[in-house]
Amino acid sequence: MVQSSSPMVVVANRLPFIVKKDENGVLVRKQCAGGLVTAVAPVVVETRGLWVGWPGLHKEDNLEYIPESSPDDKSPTAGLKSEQVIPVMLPRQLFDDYYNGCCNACFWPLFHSMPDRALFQSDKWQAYLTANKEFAARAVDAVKKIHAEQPDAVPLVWIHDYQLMCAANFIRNGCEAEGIQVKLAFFLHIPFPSWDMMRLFPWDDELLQNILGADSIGFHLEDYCFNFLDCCQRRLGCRTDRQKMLIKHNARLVTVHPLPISIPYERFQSLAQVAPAVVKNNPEEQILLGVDRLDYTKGLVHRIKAFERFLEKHPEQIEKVVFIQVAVPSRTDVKEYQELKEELDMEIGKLNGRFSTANWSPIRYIYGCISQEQLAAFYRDSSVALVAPLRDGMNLVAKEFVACQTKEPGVLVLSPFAGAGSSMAEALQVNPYETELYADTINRAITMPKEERELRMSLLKKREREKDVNYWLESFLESVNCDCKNTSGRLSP
Ligand code: ADQ
Repeated sequence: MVQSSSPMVVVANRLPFIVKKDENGVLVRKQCAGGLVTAVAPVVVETRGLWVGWPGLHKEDNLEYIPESSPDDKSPTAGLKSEQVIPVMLPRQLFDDYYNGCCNACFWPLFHSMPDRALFQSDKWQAYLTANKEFAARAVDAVKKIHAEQPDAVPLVWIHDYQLMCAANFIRNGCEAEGIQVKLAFFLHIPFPSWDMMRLFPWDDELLQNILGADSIGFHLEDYCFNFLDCCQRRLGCRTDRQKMLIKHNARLVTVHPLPISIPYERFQSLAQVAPAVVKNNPEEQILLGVDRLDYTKGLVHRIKAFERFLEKHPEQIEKVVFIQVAVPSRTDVKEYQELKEELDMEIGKLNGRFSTANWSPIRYIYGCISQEQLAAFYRDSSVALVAPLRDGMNLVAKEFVACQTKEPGVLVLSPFAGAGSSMAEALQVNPYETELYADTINRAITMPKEERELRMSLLKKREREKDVNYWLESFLESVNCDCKNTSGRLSP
């Protein structure tokens, strides 16, 4: 487990589990096992830190207490006691305006460079600020609690993602008012857009200044770091140093770090070693796999079109391949996501209607959440993974597929517009907008000789094994510690 000397306060939109009533009306924890939770929750436990976030309920729900984990709970959050969890409860309407109205209807498309989809509404932006203030107030409570128990410690507050871009500044002010010293770090899980995009946001100066409330800011890629530096320089007139990745703002130095996230590699590998086999129509059938949240950034419709073109060009593959698409329902109360689901249902239906035979359908479409074991089995038994988003901060699916390749080596087809594309060089690259080439790449992947597959996959595995999520966490902790030594320096003219 990764060590941190400071007690860690994680501030994220969600707690690492949601709280709900079971069939007997008793409050229980329901796990959300993402890579972030797996890596970060043990550090919070170990450092006697706290986790601040939304428990899945609203103020009107009158949450009386946070339940303890059940005795048979083996998840990474099992050791997190309820007193280590601070729930943020917002009125339902405020939460909806903040989360759906601003985070998902504005920041999500804008930061993925899809400005035509972004809605800029002043009242939603105000709700975002109010919600961020509320999260910040709870984070200050967390800091005070730690200070009371460990007065000599300097808590490390780690804020996550685009839902909380303004929290750092509010937390800084709150802690200053209490006279408590903290280290403030912020990590963005989605791309940081170029200045051309950012300037479309009507309140860009306020947003950038608030992000700069953190001492240390992390993005997946160097490119996103440069975009951020560029925005601060152009919009706020900050002095920046691209070599040292420093920004001077209000007499403070803020450091910026490329910190590419990864997965709990060992865990996925172990799951793949024991997961039961995926049932095929015949032993020779080759599986093409897609696993995504149902989101317009993931290029799902482009993928169906490319697969259709592949079947048109290669009728010899009919009945020999099957495309399994697993799509997790996401943001189902937002109109655009409902429309995307309808479009995808229609495209899949059309394609299946056109190519199905008496014994075979080209696409197996699973709309829902599946277990980690089932996911690992799909990854392991697939010949090809199609990971071709239109835009993606990193994309963990590409990495999970690689970790689960414990049998016959498969081929990863990856878009350069995913953050993962910049390091996973042995994947076959595909531009999802180029349907013809996409179809040819699918064919190349499905027919690739074993030797080439083995070589590509072994190199991919080596890198992902070494740079797993613990490596990411260590790099983050190192970057924060370095900052304490370096930011006393000056920015060169
Ligand atoms: P996401 O946009 O959610 O994450 P991604 O990185 O691919 O995208 O992570 C999806 C996760 O959901 C994976 O761990 C996957 O295993 C899981 N998952 C997908 N389908 C599932 C299903 N049907 N059932 C169960 N689990 C499923 C955001 C950013 C990404 C960035 C991550 C982490 O958009 O770019 O990589 O955060 O920083």
